[in-house]
Amino acid sequence: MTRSRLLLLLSLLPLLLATGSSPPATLRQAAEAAGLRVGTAVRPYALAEAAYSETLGREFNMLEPEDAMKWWTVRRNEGSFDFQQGDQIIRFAHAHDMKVRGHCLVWDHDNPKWLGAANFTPQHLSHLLQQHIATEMKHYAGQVFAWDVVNEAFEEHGKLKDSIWFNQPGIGFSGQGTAYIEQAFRWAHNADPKALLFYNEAEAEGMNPKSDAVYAMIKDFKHRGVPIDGVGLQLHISKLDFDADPIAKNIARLSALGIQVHVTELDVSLPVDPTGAIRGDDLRRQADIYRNVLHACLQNPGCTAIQTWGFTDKYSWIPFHSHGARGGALLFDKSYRPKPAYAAVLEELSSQAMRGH
Ligand code: 9MR
Repeated sequence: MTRSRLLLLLSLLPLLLATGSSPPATLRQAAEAAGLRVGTAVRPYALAEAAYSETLGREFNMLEPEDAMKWWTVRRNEGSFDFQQGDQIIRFAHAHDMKVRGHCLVWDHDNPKWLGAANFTPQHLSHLLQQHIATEMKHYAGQVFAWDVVNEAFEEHGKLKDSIWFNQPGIGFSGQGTAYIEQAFRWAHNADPKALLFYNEAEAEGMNPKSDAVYAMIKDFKHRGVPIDGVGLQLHISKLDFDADPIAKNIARLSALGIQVHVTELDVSLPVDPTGAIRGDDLRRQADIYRNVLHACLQNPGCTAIQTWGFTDKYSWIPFHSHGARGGALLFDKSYRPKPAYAAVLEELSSQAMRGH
Protein backbone atom coordinates (compact mmCIF):
# COMPACT_ATOMS: atom_id res chain seq x y z
CA MET A 1 0.00 0.00 0.00
CA THR A 2 1.34 3.46 -0.86
CA ARG A 3 1.91 5.99 1.90
CA SER A 4 -0.90 8.24 0.59
CA ARG A 5 -3.39 5.34 0.61
CA LEU A 6 -2.32 4.35 4.12
CA LEU A 7 -2.76 7.93 5.42
CA LEU A 8 -6.18 8.16 3.80
CA LEU A 9 -7.24 4.87 5.38
CA LEU A 10 -5.99 5.92 8.82
CA SER A 11 -7.92 9.19 8.61
CA LEU A 12 -11.04 7.19 7.79
CA LEU A 13 -10.76 4.64 10.58
CA PRO A 14 -13.40 6.36 12.75
CA LEU A 15 -15.86 6.28 9.83
CA LEU A 16 -15.13 2.61 9.16
CA LEU A 17 -15.56 1.69 12.81
CA ALA A 18 -18.77 3.70 13.06
CA THR A 19 -20.26 2.05 9.97
CA GLY A 20 -19.24 -1.42 11.16
CA SER A 21 -19.32 -3.99 8.39
CA SER A 22 -22.43 -2.76 6.56
CA PRO A 23 -21.68 -2.22 2.86
CA PRO A 24 -20.96 1.39 1.81
CA ALA A 25 -24.02 3.24 0.56
CA THR A 26 -22.31 5.77 -1.69
CA LEU A 27 -19.34 5.81 -4.08
CA ARG A 28 -17.61 8.17 -1.74
CA GLN A 29 -17.92 5.90 1.30
CA ALA A 30 -16.86 2.89 -0.73
CA ALA A 31 -13.88 4.70 -2.24
CA GLU A 32 -12.76 5.97 1.14
CA ALA A 33 -12.88 2.46 2.57
CA ALA A 34 -10.88 1.23 -0.46
CA GLY A 35 -8.27 3.97 0.00
CA LEU A 36 -9.01 5.65 -3.31
CA ARG A 37 -10.20 9.07 -4.43
CA VAL A 38 -13.35 9.08 -6.55
CA GLY A 39 -13.89 12.30 -8.45
CA THR A 40 -15.82 13.99 -11.19
CA ALA A 41 -15.59 17.00 -13.49
CA VAL A 42 -17.80 19.90 -12.48
CA ARG A 43 -19.49 22.86 -14.18
CA PRO A 44 -19.87 25.81 -11.78
CA TYR A 45 -23.18 27.08 -13.23
CA ALA A 46 -24.84 23.77 -12.34
CA LEU A 47 -23.95 24.00 -8.64
CA ALA A 48 -27.07 26.12 -8.06
CA GLU A 49 -29.21 23.12 -9.00
CA ALA A 50 -30.08 21.20 -5.81
CA ALA A 51 -30.02 17.72 -7.37
CA TYR A 52 -26.63 18.46 -8.94
CA SER A 53 -24.93 19.70 -5.79
CA GLU A 54 -26.54 17.07 -3.54
CA THR A 55 -25.45 14.21 -5.78
CA LEU A 56 -21.97 15.68 -6.16
CA GLY A 57 -21.37 16.16 -2.43
CA ARG A 58 -22.86 12.81 -1.51
CA GLU A 59 -21.09 10.58 -4.06
CA PHE A 60 -17.63 12.05 -4.65
CA ASN A 61 -14.63 13.03 -2.55
CA MET A 62 -12.73 14.80 -5.33
CA LEU A 63 -13.68 17.16 -8.14
CA GLU A 64 -12.11 18.96 -11.06
CA PRO A 65 -13.36 22.00 -12.92
CA GLU A 66 -14.29 20.78 -16.42
CA ASP A 67 -13.53 24.16 -18.00
CA ALA A 68 -13.32 26.71 -15.17
CA MET A 69 -9.55 26.75 -14.74
CA LYS A 70 -8.65 26.70 -18.45
CA TRP A 71 -6.92 29.58 -20.20
CA TRP A 72 -10.07 30.73 -22.05
CA THR A 73 -12.00 31.04 -18.79
CA VAL A 74 -9.27 32.54 -16.64
CA ARG A 75 -7.47 34.68 -19.21
CA ARG A 76 -10.04 36.62 -21.25
CA ASN A 77 -7.36 39.20 -21.98
CA GLU A 78 -3.63 39.47 -21.59
CA GLY A 79 -3.61 41.82 -18.66
CA SER A 80 -5.96 40.20 -16.16
CA PHE A 81 -6.93 36.93 -14.50
CA ASP A 82 -10.49 35.94 -13.62
CA PHE A 83 -10.69 33.23 -10.98
CA GLN A 84 -14.37 33.60 -10.08
CA GLN A 85 -15.58 30.30 -11.57
CA GLY A 86 -12.72 28.30 -10.13
CA ASP A 87 -13.16 29.95 -6.73
CA GLN A 88 -16.80 28.92 -6.71
CA ILE A 89 -15.76 25.30 -7.21
CA ILE A 90 -13.11 25.56 -4.50
CA ARG A 91 -15.72 26.87 -2.03
CA PHE A 92 -18.01 23.94 -2.81
CA ALA A 93 -15.17 21.45 -2.40
CA HIS A 94 -14.13 23.00 0.89
CA ALA A 95 -17.70 22.92 2.26
CA HIS A 96 -18.01 19.24 1.30
CA ASP A 97 -14.55 18.08 2.32
CA MET A 98 -13.46 17.21 -1.22
CA LYS A 99 -10.04 17.40 -2.86
CA VAL A 100 -9.64 19.50 -6.02
CA ARG A 101 -7.66 18.56 -9.13
CA GLY A 102 -6.67 21.54 -11.30
CA HIS A 103 -7.03 21.34 -15.10
CA CYS A 104 -5.08 22.50 -17.12
CA LEU A 105 -2.18 24.94 -17.51
CA VAL A 106 -0.63 24.08 -20.90
CA TRP A 107 -2.73 22.89 -23.85
CA ASP A 108 -2.74 23.77 -27.54
CA HIS A 109 -6.55 23.77 -27.49
CA ASP A 110 -9.12 26.29 -26.31
CA ASN A 111 -6.74 29.10 -25.65
CA PRO A 112 -8.20 32.62 -25.86
CA LYS A 113 -8.20 34.19 -29.35
CA TRP A 114 -5.90 37.04 -28.38
CA LEU A 115 -3.11 34.56 -27.55
CA GLY A 116 -2.91 33.21 -31.10
CA ALA A 117 -3.81 36.43 -32.89
CA ALA A 118 -0.98 38.62 -31.66
CA ASN A 119 1.98 36.80 -33.25
CA PHE A 120 3.94 36.90 -30.03
CA THR A 121 7.64 36.07 -30.09
CA PRO A 122 8.91 32.93 -28.29
CA GLN A 123 10.34 35.20 -25.59
CA HIS A 124 6.98 36.84 -24.98
CA LEU A 125 5.11 33.49 -25.03
CA SER A 126 7.63 32.10 -22.56
CA HIS A 127 6.99 35.06 -20.27
CA LEU A 128 3.19 34.68 -20.64
CA LEU A 129 3.23 30.96 -19.90
CA GLN A 130 5.47 31.25 -16.88
CA GLN A 131 3.34 34.11 -15.57
CA HIS A 132 0.15 32.12 -16.19
CA ILE A 133 1.40 29.00 -14.42
CA ALA A 134 2.77 30.99 -11.48
CA THR A 135 -0.28 33.23 -11.03
CA GLU A 136 -2.89 30.49 -11.28
CA MET A 137 -0.99 27.96 -9.16
CA LYS A 138 -0.18 30.49 -6.45
CA HIS A 139 -3.82 31.63 -6.40
CA TYR A 140 -4.90 28.03 -5.72
CA ALA A 141 -1.92 26.93 -3.59
CA GLY A 142 -3.10 24.79 -0.68
CA GLN A 143 -6.49 24.35 -2.34
CA VAL A 144 -5.67 22.39 -5.48
CA PHE A 145 -3.76 19.25 -4.48
CA ALA A 146 -2.88 18.06 -8.00
CA TRP A 147 -2.57 19.86 -11.34
CA ASP A 148 -2.74 18.68 -14.93
CA VAL A 149 0.25 20.83 -15.87
CA VAL A 150 0.41 19.78 -19.51
CA ASN A 151 -2.51 18.26 -21.44
CA GLU A 152 -2.49 16.22 -24.66
CA ALA A 153 0.94 17.08 -26.09
CA PHE A 154 1.35 13.95 -28.29
CA GLU A 155 -0.39 12.86 -31.47
CA GLU A 156 -1.45 9.26 -32.09
CA HIS A 157 1.85 8.06 -33.59
CA GLY A 158 3.75 9.31 -30.56
CA LYS A 159 5.15 12.48 -32.11
CA LEU A 160 4.80 15.78 -30.31
CA LYS A 161 1.89 17.86 -31.63
CA ASP A 162 2.66 21.11 -33.35
CA SER A 163 1.47 23.86 -31.03
CA ILE A 164 1.83 27.45 -29.97
CA TRP A 165 3.81 26.28 -26.93
CA PHE A 166 6.07 23.77 -28.72
CA ASN A 167 7.01 25.04 -32.16
CA GLN A 168 4.46 27.53 -33.53
CA PRO A 169 6.50 29.50 -32.59
CA GLY A 170 6.94 27.85 -29.17
CA ILE A 171 8.41 29.18 -25.94
CA GLY A 172 12.02 28.85 -27.09
CA PHE A 173 12.50 25.08 -27.25
CA SER A 174 11.28 24.37 -30.78
CA GLY A 175 13.05 21.29 -32.17
CA GLN A 176 14.13 20.18 -28.69
CA GLY A 177 11.56 17.45 -28.10
CA THR A 178 9.93 17.45 -24.70
CA ALA A 179 12.08 20.31 -23.36
CA TYR A 180 9.13 22.73 -23.42
CA ILE A 181 7.07 20.29 -21.33
CA GLU A 182 9.96 19.94 -18.89
CA GLN A 183 10.15 23.72 -18.61
CA ALA A 184 6.43 23.91 -17.78
CA PHE A 185 6.84 21.31 -15.01
CA ARG A 186 9.82 23.19 -13.57
CA TRP A 187 7.83 26.46 -13.52
CA ALA A 188 4.90 24.62 -11.93
CA HIS A 189 7.07 23.14 -9.20
CA ASN A 190 8.50 26.56 -8.39
CA ALA A 191 5.00 28.09 -8.25
CA ASP A 192 3.59 25.54 -5.78
CA PRO A 193 6.17 23.03 -4.55
CA LYS A 194 3.51 21.11 -2.59
CA ALA A 195 1.13 20.40 -5.49
CA LEU A 196 1.28 17.05 -7.26
CA LEU A 197 2.15 17.62 -10.91
CA PHE A 198 0.52 15.49 -13.61
CA TYR A 199 0.90 14.98 -17.33
CA ASN A 200 -2.62 14.26 -18.71
CA GLU A 201 -3.19 12.45 -22.01
CA ALA A 202 -6.02 11.13 -24.24
CA GLU A 203 -5.99 7.75 -25.99
CA ALA A 204 -2.72 6.80 -24.33
CA GLU A 205 -4.40 4.61 -21.77
CA GLY A 206 -3.59 1.19 -23.17
CA MET A 207 -0.43 0.04 -24.92
CA ASN A 208 0.10 1.99 -28.16
CA PRO A 209 2.62 4.35 -29.79
CA LYS A 210 1.22 7.36 -27.95
CA SER A 211 1.37 5.72 -24.52
CA ASP A 212 4.88 4.47 -25.36
CA ALA A 213 5.91 8.08 -26.02
CA VAL A 214 4.36 9.27 -22.76
CA TYR A 215 6.07 6.43 -20.90
CA ALA A 216 9.45 7.29 -22.45
CA MET A 217 9.04 10.96 -21.50
CA ILE A 218 8.14 10.18 -17.87
CA LYS A 219 11.01 7.72 -17.60
CA ASP A 220 13.41 10.35 -18.88
CA PHE A 221 11.95 13.02 -16.54
CA LYS A 222 12.22 10.75 -13.50
CA HIS A 223 15.76 9.77 -14.46
CA ARG A 224 16.84 13.42 -14.70
CA GLY A 225 14.92 14.69 -11.67
CA VAL A 226 12.35 16.77 -13.55
CA PRO A 227 9.54 17.40 -11.03
CA ILE A 228 6.61 15.19 -12.06
CA ASP A 229 4.35 13.14 -9.80
CA GLY A 230 1.83 11.45 -12.01
CA VAL A 231 0.15 10.65 -15.27
CA GLY A 232 -3.54 11.20 -15.97
CA LEU A 233 -5.24 8.62 -18.19
CA GLN A 234 -8.32 10.31 -19.62
CA LEU A 235 -10.33 7.28 -20.80
CA HIS A 236 -13.06 8.73 -22.99
CA ILE A 237 -14.39 5.39 -24.24
CA SER A 238 -16.69 4.96 -27.22
CA LYS A 239 -16.11 1.32 -28.22
CA LEU A 240 -18.28 -1.21 -26.43
CA ASP A 241 -15.85 -4.07 -27.11
CA PHE A 242 -13.39 -2.30 -24.85
CA ASP A 243 -10.54 -4.37 -23.38
CA ALA A 244 -9.18 -3.16 -20.02
CA ASP A 245 -6.14 -5.49 -19.89
CA PRO A 246 -3.83 -3.10 -21.77
CA ILE A 247 -4.89 -0.37 -19.34
CA ALA A 248 -3.76 -2.52 -16.42
CA LYS A 249 -0.44 -3.13 -18.21
CA ASN A 250 0.09 0.56 -18.83
CA ILE A 251 -0.80 1.48 -15.23
CA ALA A 252 1.70 -1.14 -14.06
CA ARG A 253 4.59 0.15 -16.17
CA LEU A 254 3.87 3.79 -15.31
CA SER A 255 3.60 3.20 -11.58
CA ALA A 256 6.82 1.14 -11.68
CA LEU A 257 8.51 4.46 -12.54
CA GLY A 258 7.54 5.70 -9.07
CA ILE A 259 4.69 7.96 -10.13
CA GLN A 260 0.95 7.95 -9.39
CA VAL A 261 -1.70 7.26 -11.98
CA HIS A 262 -5.08 8.98 -11.94
CA VAL A 263 -7.93 8.00 -14.23
CA THR A 264 -8.98 11.55 -15.03
CA GLU A 265 -11.83 11.79 -17.55
CA LEU A 266 -13.64 8.46 -17.67
CA ASP A 267 -16.88 8.30 -19.64
CA VAL A 268 -18.40 5.63 -21.91
CA SER A 269 -20.53 7.14 -24.65
CA LEU A 270 -23.40 5.18 -26.21
CA PRO A 271 -25.33 5.47 -29.47
CA VAL A 272 -28.56 7.44 -29.10
CA ASP A 273 -31.44 6.78 -31.52
CA PRO A 274 -33.43 9.63 -33.15
CA THR A 275 -36.04 9.47 -30.37
CA GLY A 276 -33.28 10.02 -27.80
CA ALA A 277 -33.38 6.43 -26.51
CA ILE A 278 -30.44 4.24 -25.48
CA ARG A 279 -30.57 0.42 -25.69
CA GLY A 280 -30.76 -1.41 -22.35
CA ASP A 281 -28.17 -3.84 -23.61
CA ASP A 282 -25.72 -1.00 -24.19
CA LEU A 283 -26.28 0.25 -20.64
CA ARG A 284 -25.28 -3.17 -19.34
CA ARG A 285 -22.17 -3.30 -21.51
CA GLN A 286 -21.35 0.20 -20.35
CA ALA A 287 -21.61 -0.97 -16.73
CA ASP A 288 -19.11 -3.76 -17.43
CA ILE A 289 -16.65 -1.30 -18.95
CA TYR A 290 -16.85 1.01 -15.94
CA ARG A 291 -16.32 -1.98 -13.66
CA ASN A 292 -13.34 -3.26 -15.67
CA VAL A 293 -11.59 0.11 -15.79
CA LEU A 294 -12.07 0.52 -12.06
CA HIS A 295 -10.77 -2.99 -11.51
CA ALA A 296 -7.63 -2.20 -13.52
CA CYS A 297 -7.04 0.83 -11.30
CA LEU A 298 -7.76 -0.97 -8.03
CA GLN A 299 -5.37 -3.80 -8.94
CA ASN A 300 -2.44 -1.41 -8.71
CA PRO A 301 -1.64 0.66 -5.59
CA GLY A 302 -0.05 3.28 -7.86
CA CYS A 303 -3.50 4.13 -9.23
CA THR A 304 -4.75 6.48 -6.55
CA ALA A 305 -7.79 8.21 -8.05
CA ILE A 306 -10.56 7.53 -10.51
CA GLN A 307 -12.59 10.37 -11.93
CA THR A 308 -15.49 10.56 -14.36
CA TRP A 309 -15.95 13.44 -16.83
CA GLY A 310 -19.12 14.74 -15.21
CA PHE A 311 -21.65 12.58 -13.41
CA THR A 312 -25.07 13.36 -14.87
CA ASP A 313 -25.91 12.85 -18.55
CA LYS A 314 -27.63 16.23 -18.33
CA TYR A 315 -24.31 18.12 -18.47
CA SER A 316 -22.01 15.73 -20.35
CA TRP A 317 -19.87 17.15 -23.18
CA ILE A 318 -20.67 14.12 -25.39
CA PRO A 319 -24.09 15.03 -26.91
CA PHE A 320 -22.87 18.52 -27.72
CA HIS A 321 -19.71 17.33 -29.45
CA SER A 322 -21.46 14.49 -31.35
CA HIS A 323 -24.50 16.55 -32.43
CA GLY A 324 -26.73 14.30 -30.34
CA ALA A 325 -25.66 11.03 -32.02
CA ARG A 326 -24.05 9.76 -28.82
CA GLY A 327 -24.74 10.28 -25.14
CA GLY A 328 -25.67 8.53 -21.92
CA ALA A 329 -21.98 8.36 -21.04
CA LEU A 330 -22.06 8.90 -17.27
CA LEU A 331 -23.13 7.22 -14.02
CA PHE A 332 -26.41 9.12 -13.52
CA ASP A 333 -29.09 9.83 -16.11
CA LYS A 334 -30.43 13.30 -16.91
CA SER A 335 -32.77 13.08 -13.90
CA TYR A 336 -29.95 12.05 -11.55
CA ARG A 337 -31.15 8.44 -11.37
CA PRO A 338 -28.26 6.00 -10.91
CA LYS A 339 -27.67 3.80 -13.97
CA PRO A 340 -26.39 0.19 -14.12
CA ALA A 341 -22.88 1.65 -14.40
CA TYR A 342 -23.32 3.32 -11.02
CA ALA A 343 -24.29 0.02 -9.39
CA ALA A 344 -21.27 -1.68 -11.01
CA VAL A 345 -18.84 0.96 -9.76
CA LEU A 346 -20.30 0.88 -6.26
CA GLU A 347 -20.13 -2.90 -6.18
CA GLU A 348 -16.54 -3.05 -7.45
CA LEU A 349 -15.38 -0.37 -5.00
CA SER A 350 -17.21 -2.07 -2.13
CA SER A 351 -15.75 -5.49 -2.87
CA GLN A 352 -12.30 -3.93 -2.79
CA ALA A 353 -13.07 -2.24 0.53
CA MET A 354 -14.30 -5.54 1.97
CA ARG A 355 -11.02 -7.18 0.94
CA GLY A 356 -9.35 -4.65 3.23
CA HIS A 357 -7.38 -2.67 0.65
O1 9MR B 1 -15.71 18.70 -21.50
C1 9MR B 1 -15.00 19.83 -21.93
C2 9MR B 1 -15.90 20.73 -22.76
O2 9MR B 1 -16.89 21.31 -21.94
C3 9MR B 1 -15.08 21.82 -23.44
O3 9MR B 1 -15.89 22.51 -24.37
C4 9MR B 1 -13.88 21.23 -24.16
C5 9MR B 1 -12.96 22.29 -24.72
O4 9MR B 1 -12.34 23.04 -23.72
O5 9MR B 1 -13.10 20.46 -23.26
C6 9MR B 1 -13.79 19.37 -22.74
O6 9MR B 1 -12.93 18.64 -21.88
C7 9MR B 1 -11.78 18.07 -22.48
C8 9MR B 1 -10.66 18.15 -21.48
O7 9MR B 1 -10.45 19.47 -21.08
C9 9MR B 1 -9.38 17.54 -22.01
N1 9MR B 1 -9.59 16.21 -22.50
C10 9MR B 1 -10.70 16.03 -23.43
C11 9MR B 1 -11.99 16.59 -22.81
C12 9MR B 1 -13.18 16.33 -23.72
O8 9MR B 1 -13.04 17.00 -24.93
